[in-house]
Amino acid sequence: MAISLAKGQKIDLTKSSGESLTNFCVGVNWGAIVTEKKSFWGGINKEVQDVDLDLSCVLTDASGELVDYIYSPDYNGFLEKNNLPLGKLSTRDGALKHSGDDRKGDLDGDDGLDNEIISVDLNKVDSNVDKIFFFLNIYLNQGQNFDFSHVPYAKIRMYEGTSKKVNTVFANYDIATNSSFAGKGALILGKLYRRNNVWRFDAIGDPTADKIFLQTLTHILSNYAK
Ligand SMILES: [Ca+2]
Ligand SMILES: [Ca+2]
Repeated sequence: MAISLAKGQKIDLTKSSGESLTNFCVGVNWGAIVTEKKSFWGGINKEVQDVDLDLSCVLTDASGELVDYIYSPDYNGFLEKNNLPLGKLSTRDGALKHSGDDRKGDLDGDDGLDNEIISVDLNKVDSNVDKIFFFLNIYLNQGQNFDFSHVPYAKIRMYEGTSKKVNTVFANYDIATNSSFAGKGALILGKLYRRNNVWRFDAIGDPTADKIFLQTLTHILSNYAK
């Protein structure tokens, strides 16, 4: 039975077999925005707006300093121009890998599959990494004409398998949209963290008003990582 996480809940990564969960995927599933409008003739017209969310992560040491990150290389033109670190889809230690960009969200209702996935091998994580934060941003160039209160659902889950195949789901965290998400373009989903050299997970679930992932990364470094 998968664990159903509530906001702020902290769990250790022990499977029902008693073994530790070390190789798993962190997947995020979300939907496009569907608006139903009554047509002039009385029927219902469905309008679908793509939702491009970007899943990223940032790794910090025990004092909260940046060690590594994963964020989309799609921004590299902008980052290069501004002398900022370029995007990449894996960590230097090879422990975390991103499945690649999904630009639409589920167009036809919840398909039960994750749209972006980061695979994790805790055995390969560099020894000075203490926390790994996962976060979601609405893609910068999407006009910012919606926020997280409009995105129909965003769910995070940890499961054993690959980016293409789910074997066993360890934990689900269903982040329901609510009015506190209005005006927010980013969500800090949760963090893996070491406690006495054992990895645990904390379901954070905080929305923030950041416009771009670099602001969320900075926000995490100053407010969550210390
Ligand atoms: Ca995306
Ligand atoms: Ca999906």
